[in-house]
Amino acid sequence: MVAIAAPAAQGVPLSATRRQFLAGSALTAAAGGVTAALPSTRAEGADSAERAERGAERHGRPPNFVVVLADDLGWGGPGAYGQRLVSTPRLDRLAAEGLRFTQAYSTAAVCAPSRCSLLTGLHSGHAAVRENPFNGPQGSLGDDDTTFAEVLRARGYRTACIGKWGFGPEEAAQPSHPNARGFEEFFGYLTHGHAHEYFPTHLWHNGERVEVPEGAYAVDLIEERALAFLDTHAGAHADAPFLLFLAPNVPHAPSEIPDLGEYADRPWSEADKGHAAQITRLDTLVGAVLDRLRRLGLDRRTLTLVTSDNGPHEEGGTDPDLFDLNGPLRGYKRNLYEGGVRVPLLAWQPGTVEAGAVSERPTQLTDLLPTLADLGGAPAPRDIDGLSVAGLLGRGGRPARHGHLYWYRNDPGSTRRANAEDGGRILRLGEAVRREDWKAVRFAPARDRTAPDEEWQLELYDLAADPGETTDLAAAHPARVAELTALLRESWVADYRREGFGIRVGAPGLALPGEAFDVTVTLTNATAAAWTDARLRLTVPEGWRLRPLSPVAARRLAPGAALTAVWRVFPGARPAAGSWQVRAEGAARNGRTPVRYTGARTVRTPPPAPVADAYLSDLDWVSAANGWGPVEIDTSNGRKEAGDGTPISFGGIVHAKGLGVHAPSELVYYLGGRAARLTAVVGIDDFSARQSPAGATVAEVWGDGTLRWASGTLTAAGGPRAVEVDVTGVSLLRLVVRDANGDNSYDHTSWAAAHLRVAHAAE
Ligand SMILES: [Ca+2]
Ligand SMILES: [Ca+2]
Ligand SMILES: [Ca+2]
Repeated sequence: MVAIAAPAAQGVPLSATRRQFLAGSALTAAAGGVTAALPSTRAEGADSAERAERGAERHGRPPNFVVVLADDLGWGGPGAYGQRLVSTPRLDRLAAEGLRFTQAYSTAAVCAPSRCSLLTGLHSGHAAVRENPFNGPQGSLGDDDTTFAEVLRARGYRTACIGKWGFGPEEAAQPSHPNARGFEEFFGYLTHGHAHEYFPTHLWHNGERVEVPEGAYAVDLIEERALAFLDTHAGAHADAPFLLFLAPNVPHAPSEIPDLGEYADRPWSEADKGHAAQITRLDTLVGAVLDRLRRLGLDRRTLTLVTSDNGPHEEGGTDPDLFDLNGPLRGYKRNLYEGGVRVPLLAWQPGTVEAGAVSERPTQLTDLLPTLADLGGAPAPRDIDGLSVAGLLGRGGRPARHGHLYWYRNDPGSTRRANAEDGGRILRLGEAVRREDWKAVRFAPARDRTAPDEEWQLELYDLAADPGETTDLAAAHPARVAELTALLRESWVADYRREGFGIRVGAPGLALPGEAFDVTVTLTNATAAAWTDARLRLTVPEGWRLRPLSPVAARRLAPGAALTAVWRVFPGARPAAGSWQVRAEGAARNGRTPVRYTGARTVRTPPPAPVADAYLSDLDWVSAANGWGPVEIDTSNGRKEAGDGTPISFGGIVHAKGLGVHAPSELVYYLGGRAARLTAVVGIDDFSARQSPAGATVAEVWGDGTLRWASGTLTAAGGPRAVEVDVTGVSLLRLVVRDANGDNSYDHTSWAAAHLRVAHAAE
C-alpha cells in the first residue's frame, strides 16, 4: 500500500508567461467548502450569540444578508454622496431609509486584492491576494482563506455568489472556486480578466461553463440569477437564512451597455454616457433586488449592504471629473489617497437599521466578515483584521474602533490622472496607513518593499482638517511620521500563517487503480469554549473502501485544539476515469449546542492505461500544464485537433505525432506499469526557431517521481535529441520542459513521435 503524492508537487515551477499559465497542474487537489448546521460561540462573541438569540426571538431566525459589491464605484458616485449628473434614485432612497457610512474603505485601490480582503476579513498586508495579476496567473484563494460564506454556512445559511468572483484559475473543482470557498450557488465570471467582458461568450454556473446567448448583457443575466436565488427563499428554502453576495461588474470599463437611457442625448463622450448609464444600471439592479425582497416579504428580515471595491476609474476614455466621481477626495482607482480607497457603504434593513443614520466610523471592508458572523451568530476566525460593526446595525452597542487601517499597492496598471495624483509614481509600490485622523501615504523607490524606510517618500495628512489631502505635514510632525512608519512596517507580513478554522481535508489529487492513499481530516475548535464529543466521519465514493488509521473521536477539544484523523482509502481495482469527492464531516457539542462542519476534496482517477503500443498523442493525458497556452497536438496522422506548431519539423525533417509545449510545461500519462519503452525526438522545432533563435530549454522524462532522462540544454542550433527510456513498471510518466537560460519568451519546444512500446508480458 502506497500513499500517492500528486506528481505535480514535484512539477515545473509556475511563472508568469505571455499567455496565462494553466494555473497549476490538473493534479492539484480541490477542497470543498465548510458547511455546518448550527452555531457555536466564542467568549468574545458571547454578545453576538446573545444578540443573535434576541434576533431569533424577534424574527424566528437570524437575518438574511444581501451584500452588493459594485466594481469601481467611486465615493462620489451615488446621489446620496453628492452626485449631481448621474441618477441613482434607489441607492439614494436606500441611504434615506438606512445607514450611510461616510468613511468606509476598501483595503486596496484595485479589484483583486480588495475582493480578497472583503471575503476573508484580512487587510492587504495579510491577505492571500495582494495584487492584481501582472499578466500571468490570476490571484487565487486557498484552503486557509475562510470566507464569510464559509463562516455563515456553519450557521445553516444558504449562500450564493452571483457576478464577478475575480480569482483564477478558470477551472472547476479547485480551492479558489467559489463552490470550494463556501458559496453553494455560483453564477458569473470566475477570473478577473474575464469580468471585463460585458458580452461574454460564456459564464460559469457552479462547476459548469455555460454558453451565453449572443448579444446578452451580462448584468441582465446576473440580475436574473440573483432574483431567482431570492425566489427560492419564498419557496423551497423558506426556512433557511441566506447570504446573497451580488457582485456585478458595473461600472467597470469598458463603458458598454445596451441602452444609454436618459444619457443618450447628453453633450458627453460616448464613453461618459455609457459610464453614467452603467452607474444607473447598478442602481436599477439594487432596486430590483429591494423590490423582490419586499414582494417576497423578506425585506424586514434581510440586511442589505451596498459598497464598492475601489475608487472611480478613468479607463476606456471616461472622465471621472466630469461627474466628480471622487467627490471632495483626492485621487482615483489605483491611488492610495482617499479617492482611490474611500468608497460608499450603505446599510438597509427596515425596522432594524435606523433610517437616515450616518456613521463617520472609519470602517474598512474587512469588517464585513466579523459583522455578518456576529449578526448571524456564527463563530468567526480569530486571526482576522476586521471588527464587527453589528452595533451600528440595530443590534445595540458601540463597535470597537480600529487602532489603525492599512493599505498596500503593487499594481501593473497606470492611468493618466491617477499617475498625476501620484506625482508620476503610480507604478511604484505604495502603502498607506490611517491612525485616528492621521494618514500616511508612502512610495517605495521601485517595486521593492524591503527598501529601507529612509528611501521611501512619505507624506502625512490630517484628514480631519484636510480630507482632500492637499497639505503634506510630514516635515512638521517627525514623531507622528515615525509612529506611522512603524505601523506600516509591521502591518505587512510576507507569509501570514492562519490558525485552523472548521474542517480541513487533505488528500492526494490523483488516485491510481488498485493503490491505496491516505486522507487526513482536521477539525479545529476555533471558538473560545471547550467542545465535547468531537467526532469525524469520512465518506468515499460508492465501491471504494476505507479504514481509519487513528482515532476519529475525542471526548473534549479545548479552545484552539484540533482533532486530526487519518483514513486509508482504497479506490478499487478499476475505478472509472473521472473526478470523485471524498467528503468529511466534523461534529461536536459546544455546551448544549451541536456544531457541524463539512468539507470535501476532489480526487481524480486517470484514464485507462494503454493496452497496446501507442503514440502519446493518441492517448488521453492525466494532466497537461503548459506555460504558453494549450498543449498543441499534431494530428497529421492522429485524431485530435492540430495546434499552430504542427507538423513538427527539426532541421527540415518532419515528424508526425508531435506535442508542442511552451516551457514551463508538464504532461502526465498513466501507464499502469504496462509500458516498457518510450522513444521520442525532443527539441526546438523549425517553426519556433524561425520566430526567434533565442529558445533554450531542458527536457526531462520522469517515471513515478524518479528522473529517468534529461536532454541537456536544447537550442534550435544544437538540434533535437533522441529519447530512448526504459519505462518498465512505471505507473505515472511525466514529460517536463524547463527554461534553461532565465528567459522563457521563445521556449516553444516539441516532443515528436513520442511512442510507447507496451510490455504485453506484464498484462
Ligand atoms: Ca474594481
Ligand atoms: Ca473631485
Ligand atoms: Ca529559455
